[in-house]
Amino acid sequence: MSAFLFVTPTWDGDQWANEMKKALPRHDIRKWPAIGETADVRYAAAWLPPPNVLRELPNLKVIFSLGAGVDAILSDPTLPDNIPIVRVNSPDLTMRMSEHIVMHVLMHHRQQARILANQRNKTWDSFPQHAASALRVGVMGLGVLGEDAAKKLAMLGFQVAGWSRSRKSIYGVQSFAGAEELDAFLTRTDILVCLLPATAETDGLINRAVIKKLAHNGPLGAPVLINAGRGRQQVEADILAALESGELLAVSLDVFGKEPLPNDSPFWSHPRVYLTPHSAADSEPSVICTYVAQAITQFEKTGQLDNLVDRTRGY
Ligand code: NDP
Ligand code: OXD
Repeated sequence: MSAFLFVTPTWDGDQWANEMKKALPRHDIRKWPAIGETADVRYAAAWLPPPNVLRELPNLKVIFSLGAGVDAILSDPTLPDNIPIVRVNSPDLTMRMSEHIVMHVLMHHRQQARILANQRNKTWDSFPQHAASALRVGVMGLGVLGEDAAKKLAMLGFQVAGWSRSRKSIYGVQSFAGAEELDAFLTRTDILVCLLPATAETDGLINRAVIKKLAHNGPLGAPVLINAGRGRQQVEADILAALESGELLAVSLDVFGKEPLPNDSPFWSHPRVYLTPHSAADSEPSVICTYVAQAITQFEKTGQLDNLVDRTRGY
């Protein structure tokens, strides 16, 4: 008996388990805490696994993340260190994220909040609009998601740059690499998009000092921040202070330090905050279960795994 175990205490696991049964009909699909015989479990999908659960599976071969980010797995201090971790790299997830990023860039660029307010007030205000080519978008993180979003923004005519650890060569996208090129990237950026993974290096990266370095001479009058990476990357008090001082015109936040966002968070009612509930790119159970099943089939035939997490880098 080969079993696949979901260790996802904060997710509604039933839909996932049903989809995984369809995708992996020859495996016994189990859900923590109903592990059964631990020796049966060959594969596990994890998201915030409780301590020691994964470690105590003697025949575990692969840990799967059900999302692109793996911070919710690497946060387990008891994670077994010899088991490969595979993360999601799926065209479906990538397209969802690009839709979110493109939509928010366009909403700020075309001043959609002003247009909606005018409609509510029955105001016919055909204010001048600038061209996309007048606006400089900077994407932090040029991985699977950042590269796709950057390319789509470039196709729309925005001046697009990206910042990553290593140098990239992406048609239409200027590449900035490493800590030493961060300032140059920020100072040419009107709309900052964050699609970075949560790591020790990116924690708190979006702070007041970084915000102050963004371009203040663009057509919007002040810079805009769009974060769909992880909440840990943003210093929320600094973002609110920057909105108040005019260092930021507006922000689109999909991720927060504490999720769900507490009722008393000032972000809920701030007029220049566009807020979404960590829904920029949902993992669709049927798609992701098929992806996991294909990875297992390949692994059992060839021993090869794609989209492996590098634990030293943290993503
Ligand atoms: P990837 O691993 O493919 O890409 C990560 C990118 O970040 C790479 O370009 C990498 O550089 C860059 N990077 C990492 N650390 C640094 C650093 N210290 N300095 C500069 N650049 C850095 O990840 P994905 O694109 O697949 O996903 C990105 C993140 O998006 C996920 O980790 C997750 O947190 C978030 N996410 C959010 C979702 C949502 O719904 N809000 C949904 C899905 C993902 P290099 O290429 O040089 O290695
Ligand atoms: C992910 C997420 O990492 O949904 O995929 O946040």
